[in-house]
Amino acid sequence: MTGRNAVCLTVADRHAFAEDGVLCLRNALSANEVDLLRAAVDRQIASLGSSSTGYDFEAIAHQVWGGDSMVETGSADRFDMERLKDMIRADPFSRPLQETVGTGQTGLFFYDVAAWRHDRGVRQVAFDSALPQIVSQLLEARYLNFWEDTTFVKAPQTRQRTAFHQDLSYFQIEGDQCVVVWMPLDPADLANGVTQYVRGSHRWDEIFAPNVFVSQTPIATSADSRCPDIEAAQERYDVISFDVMPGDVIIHHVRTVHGAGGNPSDRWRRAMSFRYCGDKVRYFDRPGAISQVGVAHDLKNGDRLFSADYPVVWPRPWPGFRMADAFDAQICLQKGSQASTA
Ligand SMILES: O=C(O)CCC(=O)C(=O)O
Repeated sequence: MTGRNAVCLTVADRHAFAEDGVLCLRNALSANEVDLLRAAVDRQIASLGSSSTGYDFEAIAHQVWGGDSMVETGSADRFDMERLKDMIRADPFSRPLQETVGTGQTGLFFYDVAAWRHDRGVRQVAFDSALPQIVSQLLEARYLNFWEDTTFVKAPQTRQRTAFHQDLSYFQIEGDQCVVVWMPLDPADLANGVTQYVRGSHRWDEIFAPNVFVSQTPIATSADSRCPDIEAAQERYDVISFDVMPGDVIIHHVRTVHGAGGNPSDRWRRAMSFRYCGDKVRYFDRPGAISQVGVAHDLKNGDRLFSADYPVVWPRPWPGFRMADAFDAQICLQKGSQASTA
């Protein structure tokens, strides 16, 4: 695995993305970049129970469908899980989205966000790998803001599927010049729950409400419509997937409907995804969008995403410029000036 330095997407790449709403690129990240992400994800998993942002959706699904006990999330307080449980139970169409695994086995569907804020390795890959250039070419963007990272891990013997959904309604943005880059950190295929995409769904003329991943139940505050029940009739849709290795990346359009299986296999399926927005995207405090962790901006609807919360990662001011270094230097300066004024 070599990773890419200078990047030029082929006409076929651009055509596939425009037609399918998803593109798999081989060897886009180097072995070192994959290792940086793996280390970050392993740290996030080790903090499960004590972090305020990391959740095990496998355990939550068990509690939602299993009994009447309170949903236990350790220190994680980003979501009101009791409210989500009530929403799921009140939804006449909800049902467990779980695979069968070996008896007595308990897996882990780990979910966390915003590692870039505390993990330099994640910043290095998100800002300074080949990804910003690749994405700017795909989106024909004059500049690119980094929106956020999300971690999705399915340990061996995880039952829980990731309900099919469309990402746009989860984000506080207006406009669809935005992609999600899904990066496998283990070999991934259908047997261990690689992501699956409804080909061409980015051209469907609808925005679908966010769901809660363990069920197709839409978030109640969203004004958008319910995502079609892809799981019930997957054969009626053109659902595609890619067998991928660490270093490969799968880039999907923010409107592309996608989901994932559980992981009934004996192999891990760790993955992180990065979200990037182009220059045409504007801030929009969308009803039902999932609140972001750590944001401090005071952007108003219609504003460009110019804020330290959404670093501009493309173009680079000169070749070899390291955005992660500039970011760290800025943080140091801020800390220094806070200390000197204290
Ligand atoms: O990895 C998964 O299970 C789901 C990934 C996903 O939905 C995303 O990256 O937007």
